[in-house]
Amino acid sequence: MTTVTDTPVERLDAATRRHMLQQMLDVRTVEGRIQELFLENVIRGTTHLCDGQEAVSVGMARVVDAQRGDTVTCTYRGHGHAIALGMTLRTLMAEMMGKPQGCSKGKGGSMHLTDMNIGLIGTFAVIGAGLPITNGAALTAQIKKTGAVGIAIFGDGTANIGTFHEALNLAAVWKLPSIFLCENNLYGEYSAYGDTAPVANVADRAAAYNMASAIVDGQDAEAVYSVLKQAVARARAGGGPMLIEAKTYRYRGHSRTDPAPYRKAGELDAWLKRDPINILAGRMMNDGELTEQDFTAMKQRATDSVEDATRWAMELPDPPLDAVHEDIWV
Ligand SMILES: Cc1ncc(C[n+]2csc(CCOP(=O)(O)OP(=O)(O)O)c2C)c(N)n1
Ligand SMILES: [Mg+2]
Repeated sequence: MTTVTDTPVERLDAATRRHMLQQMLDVRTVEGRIQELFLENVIRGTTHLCDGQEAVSVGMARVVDAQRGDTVTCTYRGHGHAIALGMTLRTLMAEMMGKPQGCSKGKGGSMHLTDMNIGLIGTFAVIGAGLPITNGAALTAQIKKTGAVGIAIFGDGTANIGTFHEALNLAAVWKLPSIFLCENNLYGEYSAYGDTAPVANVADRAAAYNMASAIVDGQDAEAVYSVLKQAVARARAGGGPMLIEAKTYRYRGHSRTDPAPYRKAGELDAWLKRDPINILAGRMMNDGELTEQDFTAMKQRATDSVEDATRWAMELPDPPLDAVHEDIWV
């Protein structure tokens, strides 16, 4: 077993960093707006926001080559992943509001963002469901020798369920180019990681499948990128699957109605001090690539783009009633 826990963090060029920073700001801003729109009943159903976890999304997306056939599956906490992979804010907002211009014609909503063109082959509300599907995409790549990889993104709670273990086992036996990326945000639906898992790290589970693994600082976009870059290169070369655990934190509760009273006092404040946006911005400022004024302008750009997307989506007509009979199998 190879355990890579100390991959050197690669420093990306200024333009790439700026792009990642803007994407993180867009995600943070759109999540706030989505929460408001839920409270205003403009968006229905439920939603799971990813504030605090943005570095995982943007670090991951840098390694995905959709043209080559790389695929990503993720969970209901997937707005950040979709945006990082290239979904526009307008498309996202239209999907959230059930409009036909959404990525799934408004029929998927918050928990089912999908766009084959950006490699996002599915977002799943059933936890663990994306893992075997990623294996399927990875098996296709292996048989067709495309060199493509499949990335499955899931949470720490998901590492306790059967599909996780079955998917890792199969990927290891078949040496599939599957990358299992766990966002360990310390909580499942409402229970703390330590109360439901007997191992200190999700990555420790890889040993049971003789699988390579890594633990990465999920608040550092460049660290996430660096470890994924290694994993992808390894998988493309036939080296097989890998389990990567990104240590991160969700600032909000599990879903829109959860104020997260089960958290320890001071825990949120401690994580806010390691905010992924501030970590990258701070590094850019240290390296002379960003000024306070630039940073303010980037935040304003995020606010403007989110407002543009919101207004645009709100003004779109709703789909006709009989659209309910389209896009179904009989
Ligand atoms: C198969 C299945 N069982 C139970 C649930 C209910 N459920 C929804 S979210 C969740 C916890 C998931 O926690 P985690 O994997 O850590 O993801 P996070 O929400 O923290 O991103 C559970 C058990 C579900 N959606 N699917
Ligand atoms: Mg979790």
